[in-house]
Amino acid sequence: SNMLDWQRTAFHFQPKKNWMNDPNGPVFYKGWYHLFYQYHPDAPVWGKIVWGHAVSKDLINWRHLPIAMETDQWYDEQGVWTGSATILPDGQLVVLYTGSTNESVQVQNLAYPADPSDPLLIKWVKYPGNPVLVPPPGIDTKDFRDPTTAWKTPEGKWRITIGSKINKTGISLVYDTEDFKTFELLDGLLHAVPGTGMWECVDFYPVSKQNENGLDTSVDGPGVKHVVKASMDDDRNDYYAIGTYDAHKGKWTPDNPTLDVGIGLRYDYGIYYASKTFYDQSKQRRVLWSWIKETDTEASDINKGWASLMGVPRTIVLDKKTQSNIIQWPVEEINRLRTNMTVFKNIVVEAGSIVPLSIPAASQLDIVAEFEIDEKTVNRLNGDDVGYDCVKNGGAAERGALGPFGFSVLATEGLKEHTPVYFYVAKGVDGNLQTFFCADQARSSTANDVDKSIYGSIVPVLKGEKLSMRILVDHSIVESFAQEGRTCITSRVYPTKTINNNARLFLFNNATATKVTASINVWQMNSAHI
Ligand code: DQQ
Repeated sequence: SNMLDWQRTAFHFQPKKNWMNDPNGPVFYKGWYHLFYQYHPDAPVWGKIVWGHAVSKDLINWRHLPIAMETDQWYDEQGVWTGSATILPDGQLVVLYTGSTNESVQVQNLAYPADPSDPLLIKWVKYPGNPVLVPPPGIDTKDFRDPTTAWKTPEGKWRITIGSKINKTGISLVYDTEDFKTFELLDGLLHAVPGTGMWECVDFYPVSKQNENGLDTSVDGPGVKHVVKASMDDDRNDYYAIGTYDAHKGKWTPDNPTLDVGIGLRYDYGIYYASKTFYDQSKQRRVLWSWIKETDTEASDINKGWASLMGVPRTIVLDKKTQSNIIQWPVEEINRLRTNMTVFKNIVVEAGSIVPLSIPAASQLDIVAEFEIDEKTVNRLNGDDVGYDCVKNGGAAERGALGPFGFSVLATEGLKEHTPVYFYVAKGVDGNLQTFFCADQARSSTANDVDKSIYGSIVPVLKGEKLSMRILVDHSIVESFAQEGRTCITSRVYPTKTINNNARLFLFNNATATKVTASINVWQMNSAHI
């Protein structure tokens, strides 16, 4: 066993060893959730990538299976890269994935289960006619990757989209097919945004305007909006936008052009990349998976023998109240790991104070909390509180009238190490209140070779809503959700002194004007079988 073993997580998916990146082809098939993933079996750094494979009955406990696809063909010799699964009407499964060829050209390939009656889908067959798509004229051979799950066109064909770029414009190409072997390139693009660079791992799916259930990828109609997500190779973040899809033209238009893909909203304001959704027909929900990379050094990854996690899968719905953002929430199955609840009711935290929360151990937690500020102090906001920005301001240590306040997780007794996750209430240039949700990694570790950025963004708070947050703490990862999942932040942290049950949890209020009243439920989290 290794000195750094404590950094392994208790309820986040990860292989036993070596490197993982993007989630691939997530699907629910014959009673099992399947997760494939970009895997480098030989080292804890990126390299010749194959498809790792694991299955689960509940999205929480996982069984590792043999590698599903290796680099054994000329058309994927340099890597079996990212792809997606589609369930056909007869229940059969097909996968399209990107191969990096023997000459490092990006092509799309078809694969299917060797034995469709095997619920574990252990053996995969690559279509002998591969590749089924090569880069079209005008597209660079290294800018053509990550096919989506297919959806139905009004004519009854299948349609997919594939990310690319032309000069600095990020684009998504559209293809129609009837058999996943021959494809027709549409004249128009699904969408394009100047200045955003290469679009990796594009995702495209419908969300219901009225209902809380998720929608199968082919669902369309007046009760539906469509989300486009792209992973921006230039800044390594996952951006999404909500808009309208014209199925006849194969074209999507954002509701708000100032919040377009790559210039507007992010799934997550921390570490979150190459994510992919799938429709879970067993629970009528859309589930989001994402790769959470390391933010320590490559040398540390080699030392610990593994790199990367998957985020806890999240359900995705449109925010019915705002209609202008999605809501992400850990899948309900994660609640089964909750044990030993401690309740703290109406704890008053005076301006400039910190309250230790007495719980047995604090490295595996689910924290759910509501906060109220003293309404009478809102008029104490002044010019200094205009134009706040989590990333550019001074983090949890910089005091304002109405913030920051929240939790310090993975903290040591004397706060030599701690990761604050907090709200900050400020004033917009229009004079209205604005609430920010941030996570400050500056003091997360006494090690000096790890990322110590501050993350965060604005979070919509509607009239009559209390401020609320949920935080999942799991050794070296902290996933934080504000206002029921309107704004999310994932942190990788590497505390050196909170290991072996030394971790503490604190409530803090670093505001100068307001006291804060907090009501909190904290659960210890059991470990999943992974
Ligand atoms: N990772 C894969 C590519 C994809 C990138 C290669 C995104 O298919 O574009 O490992 O992280």
